[in-house]
Amino acid sequence: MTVLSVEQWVADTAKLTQPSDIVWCNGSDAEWLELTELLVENGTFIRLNPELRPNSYLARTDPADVARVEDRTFICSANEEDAGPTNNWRDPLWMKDLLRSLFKGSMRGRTMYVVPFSMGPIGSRQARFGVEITDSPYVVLSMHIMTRVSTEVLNLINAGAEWVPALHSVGAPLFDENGIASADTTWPCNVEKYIAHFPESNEIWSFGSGYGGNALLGKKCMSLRIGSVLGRNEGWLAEHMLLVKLTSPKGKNFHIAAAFPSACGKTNLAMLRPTLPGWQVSTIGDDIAWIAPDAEGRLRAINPEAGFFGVAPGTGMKTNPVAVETMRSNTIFTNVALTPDGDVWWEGLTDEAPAQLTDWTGKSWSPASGKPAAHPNSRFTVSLSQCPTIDSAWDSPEGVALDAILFGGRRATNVPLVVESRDWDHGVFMGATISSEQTAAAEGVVGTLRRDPFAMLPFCGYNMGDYWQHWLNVGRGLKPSNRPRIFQVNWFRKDANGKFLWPGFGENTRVLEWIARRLENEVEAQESAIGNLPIIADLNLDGLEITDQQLADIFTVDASAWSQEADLTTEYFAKFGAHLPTTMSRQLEILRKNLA
Ligand code: O2Y
Ligand code: MN
Repeated sequence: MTVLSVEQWVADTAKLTQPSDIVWCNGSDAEWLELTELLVENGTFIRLNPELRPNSYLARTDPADVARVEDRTFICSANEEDAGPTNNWRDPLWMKDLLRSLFKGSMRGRTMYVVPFSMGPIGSRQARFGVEITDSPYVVLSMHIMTRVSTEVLNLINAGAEWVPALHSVGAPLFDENGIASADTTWPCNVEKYIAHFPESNEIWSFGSGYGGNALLGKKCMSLRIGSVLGRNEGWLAEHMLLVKLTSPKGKNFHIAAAFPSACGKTNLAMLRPTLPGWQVSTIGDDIAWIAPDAEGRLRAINPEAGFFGVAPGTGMKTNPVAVETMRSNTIFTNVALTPDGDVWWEGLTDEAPAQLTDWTGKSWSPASGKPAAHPNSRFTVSLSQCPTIDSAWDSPEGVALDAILFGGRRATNVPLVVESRDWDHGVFMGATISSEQTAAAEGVVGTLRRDPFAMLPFCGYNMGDYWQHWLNVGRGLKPSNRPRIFQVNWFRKDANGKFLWPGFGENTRVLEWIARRLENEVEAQESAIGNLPIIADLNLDGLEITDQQLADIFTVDASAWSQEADLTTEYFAKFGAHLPTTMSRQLEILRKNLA
């Protein structure tokens, strides 16, 4: 519970960070105009050609500040065990001391912005409030898009609503303690970075980075790391999941939440254009879902965010036309390339690269340059409201009742295209064992499994074993017939020659159709050691070029390969010691028994 008043917190923070000015933000159009003009003037923003890309801007970051920094992200609980074996832990008192020394004077010469924001529609029982203090106007503008910034939030907090204090500084003061000036840059940041979370006081302190999830503190920091702790304490789930409504040709709606590790095409699935006639997918969210039991014993989900912070490379008319449409205007682009006529470009936007570009570092670029023009983690930040497939319920305070939950990884082997869990506990086991094979040396040993339980590895704010138990408990509290059914999917299985077996993208509708038919009890499934598989004849494969062999391969459950995987799971589960729910060990035993 936050006992401090916002005013007191702002005054204390100003005393510590010593800004030259304090601005209370309200999320208005006038504020947007003022700050975009400021950023164009100081060189942080390049205004894009208003005829090609109205009210849109390009920001180029410092080359050392281009992504989330997982190794600089900390969970600071009083007991190390409460952070668990998957998080970087620091003692909260030690961390606060260190951060206070870093924040001391860190805003000298800069303006301190106070940004009251809501995650989720204001008025929703599932929404939660935060206030971000930041010295980055880029962050303020991004928060305008990604969250609901409003004075109403401040009024509700002042009237007693709970809130999360989220303190951010790029860590680049313009004066030192003796008044000696340092030159400003277009992307101020600090080589030393700390993204610290205090789950016992629900605080966030972020120092040194102006980029994405490190700095837009409503996103991963509040909606997932602190959100997961709030969810555990209050009986709900904060999840790294997209949220869509699938509509059948008969007009029946199915609400689906899906967890995939980062960089597995979540935004593409959230904006899917079905290839099957009569089916429709509408978008509610592409990254985060907050899911809470309702009075009828169902799970209801909202997207706490108000915008997309999507990865640009690979997003084009062929792969994701909806995203391309969404960002036609009112968009902040970060680290993409600039065309000579003042528009943006990145690898995958078009089949052929333009002959001449300015790359993400500001240097002249041609296809002969031999390196990407856009940074691989370059981004578009744009409001959900601009998405042509946005669902009418995206902003609804009640959220949507979930029918199905999907867990996916990037697996070249073992995991079939789709498999249904036998029950809730088995579904939780599926979520707990999500993994992806490493595909690049930079990720680790190529071919080894990187575990990413519930796609929450970098985002769970407490002990992952306790988080699995929390999922089991939430399921037990639901009316059994109202529990969403849980499925595991894998678009990435390969044949012996390393070729993808499934075309993916819009064709994934065929998998969603089978899931919908299962939810309607229209089709049977066949039991296997790892769960319930489709009967091939029930899959709609009309017009799809896929051989019988490929279909057989994509659903093969190889008992010996799965036994080896079960051994790896035993090793993995051992890390959690007494925090491993007995239900998880029991599920692993059932798997072994089935395989035998
Ligand atoms: O937040 C970042 O810095 C980039 S990573 C990201 C951005 C949007 C949605 N998801 C992710 C992720 O890593 O899962
Ligand atoms: Mn994500």
